[in-house]
Amino acid sequence: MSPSRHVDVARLWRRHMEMAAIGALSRGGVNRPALSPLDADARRRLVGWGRALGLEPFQDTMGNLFLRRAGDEPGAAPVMTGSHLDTQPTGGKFDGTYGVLAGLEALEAMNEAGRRTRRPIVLVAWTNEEGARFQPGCAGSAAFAGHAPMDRLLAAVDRAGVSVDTALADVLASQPDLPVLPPGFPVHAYVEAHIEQGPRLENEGRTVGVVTGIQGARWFAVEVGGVEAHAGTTPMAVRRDALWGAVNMVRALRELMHDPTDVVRFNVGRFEVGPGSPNTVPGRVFFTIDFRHPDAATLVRLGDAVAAVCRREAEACGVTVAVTETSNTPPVDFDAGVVSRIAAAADRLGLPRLDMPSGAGHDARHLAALCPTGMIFVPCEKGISHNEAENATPDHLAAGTKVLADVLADLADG
Ligand code: HGY
Ligand code: MN
Ligand code: MN
Repeated sequence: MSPSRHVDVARLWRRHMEMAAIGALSRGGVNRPALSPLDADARRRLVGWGRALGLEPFQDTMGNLFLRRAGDEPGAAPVMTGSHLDTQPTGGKFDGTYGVLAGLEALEAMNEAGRRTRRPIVLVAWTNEEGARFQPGCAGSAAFAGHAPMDRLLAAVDRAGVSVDTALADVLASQPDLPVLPPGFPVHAYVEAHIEQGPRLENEGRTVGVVTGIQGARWFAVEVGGVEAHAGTTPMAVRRDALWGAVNMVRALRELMHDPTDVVRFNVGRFEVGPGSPNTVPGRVFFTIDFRHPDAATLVRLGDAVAAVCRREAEACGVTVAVTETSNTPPVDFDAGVVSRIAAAADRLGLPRLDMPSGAGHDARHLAALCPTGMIFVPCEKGISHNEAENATPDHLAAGTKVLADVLADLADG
């Protein structure tokens, strides 16, 4: 019996609403920062649901949380599915959470279908996918895949100066009965379900996105140094105004990234001015850059020009600048075999599908280097995400979960 027949729309939706209550915001969104007490609450809730299904929970030293469904061959490399429970500060109910709860629902559907598999199946909630509190994002999956040194990831600090290492210790301690393993183990295949976070599926009237790959992304942190001075007495001609330097850098970077075909994605999401007094000339500015493109050569060409543009503008404004690249992930294509399995499952279920790349980044980008990997998208209302208004329908969430359940079961018998 196909597990998809046992996917329960109401149960899946109910769990989304329960999880959304953890970090709920006043306008319907969710703020559940990575490795916060709220993140720990969400993880405990997931472990409780998983244990009730007979799944065996464990963690790794990066805080990735795993729930294992036994297979007939315990030693076989598992099939894995999942996503993340951390959110943006003004995040939605579904970004990340859907992939975790769709995986849980798929496993429950397999239980109800009486479907055993040769391989174990592991559900994962990756640590710090968003990169909102700690940069870079996708830190848990990067550590699992060995794509970034653990000590660098653990040393990252948030605005309050709290390190990943410190926050992680509290989260691991919040479930002391769970074994903690070193990161990384062999994975046979990985499939992640996620809302599209864009409007294509909705605009084209499709229910399932068969994701072919993820565009590349390069993140930078920029620190601009000037000289604090009295705003009322210091002549403009002698100021070393860090804000003026930073503003000119952002303008010049926008010119560098100008793309009449509107494929380049460029964002300055964080811009902090110090000391932040109305009558002191700013002595320091910190800002972040998120630059993305589907073409590897363009990512190199434009990304490599960022530091030189900042230095040019710094010189013109008499300030200093330090540009640090905090992550650089090239475009990735998903495994053709997994992609075709997802497409075939959608077709069998009679779900209109669209083969499409992902503009958003996901943990699947790191898994793709380890094992055959694919993703399943479902529509979200008007393509809105990273916004409290993020919304999806119970039927769309269930449709993607049905595809996921059948694909996981088949992969786990492979
Ligand atoms: O930034 C991203 O693409 C993801 O939604 N965290
Ligand atoms: Mn996400
Ligand atoms: Mn996100």
